[in-house]
Amino acid sequence: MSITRRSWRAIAAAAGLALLAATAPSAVAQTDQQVPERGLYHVRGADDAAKRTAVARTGVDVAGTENGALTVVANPAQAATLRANGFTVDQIGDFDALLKQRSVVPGQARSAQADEFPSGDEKYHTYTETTAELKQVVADHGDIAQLSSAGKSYEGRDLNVLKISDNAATDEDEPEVLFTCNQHAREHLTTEMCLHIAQRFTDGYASDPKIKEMVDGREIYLIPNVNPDGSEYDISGGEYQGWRKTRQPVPGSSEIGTDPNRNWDYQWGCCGGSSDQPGDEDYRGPSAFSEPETKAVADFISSRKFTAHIDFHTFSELVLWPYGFTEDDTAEGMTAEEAKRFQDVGKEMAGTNGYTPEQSSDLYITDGDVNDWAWGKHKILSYTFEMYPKSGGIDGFYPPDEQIEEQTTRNDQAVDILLREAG
Ligand code: 0X9
Ligand code: CA
Ligand code: CA
Ligand code: CA
Ligand code: ZN
Repeated sequence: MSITRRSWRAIAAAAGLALLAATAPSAVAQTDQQVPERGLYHVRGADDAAKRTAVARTGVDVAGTENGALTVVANPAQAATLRANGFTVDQIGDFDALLKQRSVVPGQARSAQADEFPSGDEKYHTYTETTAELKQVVADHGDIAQLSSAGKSYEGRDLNVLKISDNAATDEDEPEVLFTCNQHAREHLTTEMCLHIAQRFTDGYASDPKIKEMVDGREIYLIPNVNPDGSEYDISGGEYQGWRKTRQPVPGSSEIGTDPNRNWDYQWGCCGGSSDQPGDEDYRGPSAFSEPETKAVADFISSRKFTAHIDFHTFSELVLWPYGFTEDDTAEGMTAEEAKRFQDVGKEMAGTNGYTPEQSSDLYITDGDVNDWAWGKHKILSYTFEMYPKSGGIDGFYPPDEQIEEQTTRNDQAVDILLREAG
């Protein structure tokens, strides 16, 4: 792979060439304007799942839809391949330049605070702030909340697990429900979703009989940061990086990061729903569970008896259910009756938040995602929610922090339905 602007800057910075590091991007900006190393494109002609899967298979980063087109991030070779495959490909802009714009609030200096979101977005919780918030929840509600760790990320961060239930310190015989957030680094709104669930079920416990009933009758587990190295990297330098993957270097390659949601050990790499190219955004890793984060979370899940689960992502406003590896509604380990249950509960949840309900492969084929593993291996009623917004370009991953409350509260009823179904 060629030296990208990103790695050039990294090399210059590592060499202590601050001036070069600062000026390198603009020095190459002229040619980048034509064919950016990371360009944002609208792709037209991908109007069914098979064609969207074909688009994804070129290794591009499918972000969402906008004005009836797929929004993708692609390098020049990938853009050329898409055109050669008959898709209409319009360049919208330079992904890195757009990220830079999104990171700066007009009239405000860029965030100078270390380990914080760009200025104007500080209500989002960094990993450190998330951990502090979880500790505060336990300090305030020690009888119904308990904090533990599923293990460590590649860079050594704890994968925080918050349990909420009556007699939290005791493993009681109550249905267990799991919510996971932030598998993908830049999907920061999902971390806020997990924190919102934590606050709602603890702050509301004493005053709201409905909340009390749910907390007393279930063991609710939350993992707000499945990929903390990635989310911290995504806000490093006070600027959004547009990062999706983990941060573990790929052995035998100069690339960093694996798509955690292609790394789960069920039909891993089976069906053209992930990439074997380390530089691609949906790179599945050198082996299933090669990433310490997916391995630790999987071991944690296997150590318990979860019956229901939502993995939160952004964006597109979708409720998705397995399988992702096949377009068929039924397959080995998924009877017609089981598929119908996924559909019924999925549609009921979507009826409360206004999302679109569908089988995940109706979007595009994925293999090695968490839902396929959770259902295929453990028969957990496992959904993916793609949160706000419904459509967008790169800004879709970075809604202003003013959206946090509305977009997390929006899923309250859906969460309650999942808790009910866990019983
Ligand atoms: O591709 C993913 O991992 C998820 N979308 S995201 O834009 N957040 O990256 C969707 C996973 C759901 N599974 C399938 N679409 N098959
Ligand atoms: Ca704001
Ligand atoms: Ca903050
Ligand atoms: Ca309990
Ligand atoms: Zn995602």
